[in-house]
Amino acid sequence: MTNTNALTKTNTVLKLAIQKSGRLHEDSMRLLKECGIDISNGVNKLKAEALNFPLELYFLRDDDIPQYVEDGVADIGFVGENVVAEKQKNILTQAPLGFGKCRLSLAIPRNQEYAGPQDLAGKKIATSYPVIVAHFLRQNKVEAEIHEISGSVEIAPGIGLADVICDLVSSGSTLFMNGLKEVQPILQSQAVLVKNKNLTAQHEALLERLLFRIQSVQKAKNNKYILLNAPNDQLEKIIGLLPGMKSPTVLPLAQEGWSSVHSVLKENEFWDIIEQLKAAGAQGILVVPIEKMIL
Ligand code: PRT
Ligand code: ZN
Repeated sequence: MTNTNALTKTNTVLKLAIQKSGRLHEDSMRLLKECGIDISNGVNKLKAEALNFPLELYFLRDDDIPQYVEDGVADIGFVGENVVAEKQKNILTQAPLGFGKCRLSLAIPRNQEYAGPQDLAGKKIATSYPVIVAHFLRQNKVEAEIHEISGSVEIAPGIGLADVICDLVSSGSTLFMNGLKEVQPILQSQAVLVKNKNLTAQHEALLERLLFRIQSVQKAKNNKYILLNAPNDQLEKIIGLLPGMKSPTVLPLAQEGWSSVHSVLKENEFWDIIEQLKAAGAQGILVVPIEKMIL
């Protein structure tokens, strides 16, 4: 296949490890797609190639990704911070990816009380994260027994295997359905890009290109494009409400006395500003998603 991208004519290929299947798989693939990277074949194989970027994908269990990246079998990986913290490999965390958000929390039966880490003394804690839990106990100078189990941690108290659990939580419904309550978050997590510590200059250069694309996608997601009609006598006030990247674009409308104003708004300030714009006389407000944002 001929490749139109001159920069990809080098033989250097960046090897990226992502989760083969599970919670991070689809978001990892979607992020690559949003970065304009097309992947050749399905995920039933161990490996796949990008068609238009010098990238090779390795599909692995998430737990194995830090080790593969440390060993240099993969140059970089997309993996949860929880796994990075648990595995303690000699790798670097380069950038947050904005998906796979969750927290690692201690939880106890709903009818029990928890006043603080000291209440864990002498208790049996079931978890798949013994390293992180041990670190938390040491930090809080508490002695407790850690019982490592690999799955269905939430059933441990119900079957008398443990008094406390430490597991990942996102909506909280798994804890709720098992009669447990979250009492102490000990780690916030999301998917991150990790890299090997000894990448060559060529690999670093490819990684820079990939990171540039990832950041453009992320910025676009955090911003909205806004178009509105403003009466000219309110124009100054309306423009003053728009933070914009630079100054907003203002174009005259066919209808005399009115202008069209275009700008970019941050997702999190969006509703507040829309209300103020309406109050200031803005009409026909359109808010559209931005696909990429190159600054
Ligand atoms: O096969 P492989 O080893 O690759 O996958 P896995 O089964 O170990 O991992 P997987 O696919 O379950 O999760 C992969 C990663 O997704 C985790 O390492 C986290 O970084 C991230 N993540 C985000 C989560 C959750 N949210 C999450 N809610 N991982 C697991 N859960 C589980 C949690 O363990 C509990 O059982 O979901 C349940 C709780 O969810 P709520 O919504 O009921 O609170
Ligand atoms: Zn796993």
